[in-house]
Amino acid sequence: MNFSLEGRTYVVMGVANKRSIAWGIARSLHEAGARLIFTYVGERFGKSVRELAESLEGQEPLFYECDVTDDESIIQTFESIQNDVGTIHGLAHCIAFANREELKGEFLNTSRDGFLTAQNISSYSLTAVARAAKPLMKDGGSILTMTYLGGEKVVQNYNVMGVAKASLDANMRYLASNLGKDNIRVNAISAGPLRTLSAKGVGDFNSILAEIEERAPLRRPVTQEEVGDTAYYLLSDLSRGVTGEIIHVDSGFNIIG
Ligand code: N5H
Repeated sequence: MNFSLEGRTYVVMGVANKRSIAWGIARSLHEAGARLIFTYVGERFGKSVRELAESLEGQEPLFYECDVTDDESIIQTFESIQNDVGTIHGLAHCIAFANREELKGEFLNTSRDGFLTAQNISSYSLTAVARAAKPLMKDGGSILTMTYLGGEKVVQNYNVMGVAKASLDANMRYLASNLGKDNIRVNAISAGPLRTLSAKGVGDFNSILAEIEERAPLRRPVTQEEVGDTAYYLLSDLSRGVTGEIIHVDSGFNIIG
């Protein structure tokens, strides 16, 4: 079994800054020898991901702007990638959004607009991206998305994102079912809480981490590197028999009642 990803190309969507889970995934793939392609939205994140990627020695990454709320943008992005590199072997979808004001208080008060925005960016984007990426996965491939416990169980304040993650989980399974015949696998990682830009502004993040330290089997939060290495497993042939699966990289927190 060859563990190297040399000669393989992966698209990483959703690097915002050095704390991003997508950045942890990019670093693990880079260490394994993969060639990387990054997508971003907006010049602020374009600049940030370009600066970060400079630190990846020997890597000559490609960058594309991709707005996942826009079908044309998604199609354009993957057409450009096809023209520039031809074949890709996998993709990490690390994208989510919900209105800040709906990530606290009562879920009951979720607006129609806020609900649809969360579903659009955090779940439907996986379907649209998988469809656009499929023709580039000529040798088969592996698609990975990021989910969270709040889609399986009620987690305080996660609210509209919990419903979007439940949708994303089912989305991932239906895509896995469709794409298996093309030797394309689709899986998700459910990461424990990490201090990403998403978590910024979450009032009681310290108490969330304190609960992990007290109750999770491993008694500590997970790291970006641990999530990155599980992503490497799911995006490589090590996991070639695995599809439609959610792997919890959460210090075991999800098993505790
Ligand atoms: C139970 C919790 C705490 C409640 C936090 C929920 C976090 C939800 C994730 C979404 C994606 C955050 C989000 O959309 C924030 C935006 O409203 C504002 N931020 C932005 O616009 C920034 C600039 C951009 C880069 O962010 C996005 N998303 O585009 C969950 C936590 C314990 C774990 C956690 C933090 C989970 C998660 O899904 O990220």
